[in-house]
Amino acid sequence: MRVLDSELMKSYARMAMDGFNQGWHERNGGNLSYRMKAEEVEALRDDFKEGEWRVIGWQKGDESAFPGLAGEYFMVSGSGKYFRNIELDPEANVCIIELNEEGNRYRIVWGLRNGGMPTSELPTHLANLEVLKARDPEMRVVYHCHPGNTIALTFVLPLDSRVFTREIFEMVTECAVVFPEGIGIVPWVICGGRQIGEMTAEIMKKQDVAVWAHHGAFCCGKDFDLAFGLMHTVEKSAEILVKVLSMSPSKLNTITPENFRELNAPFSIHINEDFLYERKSNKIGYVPE
Ligand code: 2HA
Ligand code: ZN
Repeated sequence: MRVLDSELMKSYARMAMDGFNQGWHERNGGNLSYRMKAEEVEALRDDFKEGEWRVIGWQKGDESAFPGLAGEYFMVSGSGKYFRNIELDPEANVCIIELNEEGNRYRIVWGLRNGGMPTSELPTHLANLEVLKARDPEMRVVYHCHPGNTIALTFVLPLDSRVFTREIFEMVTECAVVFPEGIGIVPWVICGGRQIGEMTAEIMKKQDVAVWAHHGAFCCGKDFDLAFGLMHTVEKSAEILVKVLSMSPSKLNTITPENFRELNAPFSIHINEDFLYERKSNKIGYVPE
């Protein structure tokens, strides 16, 4: 089967367009990777070519290895490519890469028809996908985007996972159900480098969302619906918080820790108690003692 005719390619392109339509992908902002299932690789193999093996590194001269992903195939967005163009011409903007048996070289087996490289965040995506696969072999999608409300909050909320998560949780009941382990926060660190990649992967060992201060967010999922839905849920809650903050620095009414605990049994979840601290004030951004 041709990659262009596959359900995988259609779902990937749809997610890219959905993200663009949300306003999360100005210019070449954002990147998306998907760890392919063995049956997807087999079904598309006839359409593959053999590119040259290349090192994987965060910086020039740097060589990194992701042994946990050895021999796997990934669909990834191209460096400098615009999400806006993915659905229109997937073959020019996306590629499929294969990792070698040591997990330290990759080659392009499909796509980037007019040349180019996988996303500048490739090592960061692979570091995250490796951690996620170890956590749950069904985890396949890593998504990076620039959602405006979530980014705006990184200027006014403490860059503390507990506080940031709690404020997001309180805006929409659904949040604590969808990501009961909360949001991890990476302070401003230069993007595209090893430090930010490793900090994000550390968060992904336990949490499904990492916010990069003054830049954007990373999230993961077992499929495109779950990864997109997760980002959409976080950003919706962030939008409500921006609206509330524009009216008042504090809340008259809110969801209490006891209310959150009531969700655990009916939704078969366990909301991490780290986020359910008592608040001495309803001021937005309150830091527990
Ligand atoms: O290139 O968003 O962080 C796209 C980015 C890098
Ligand atoms: Zn970015």
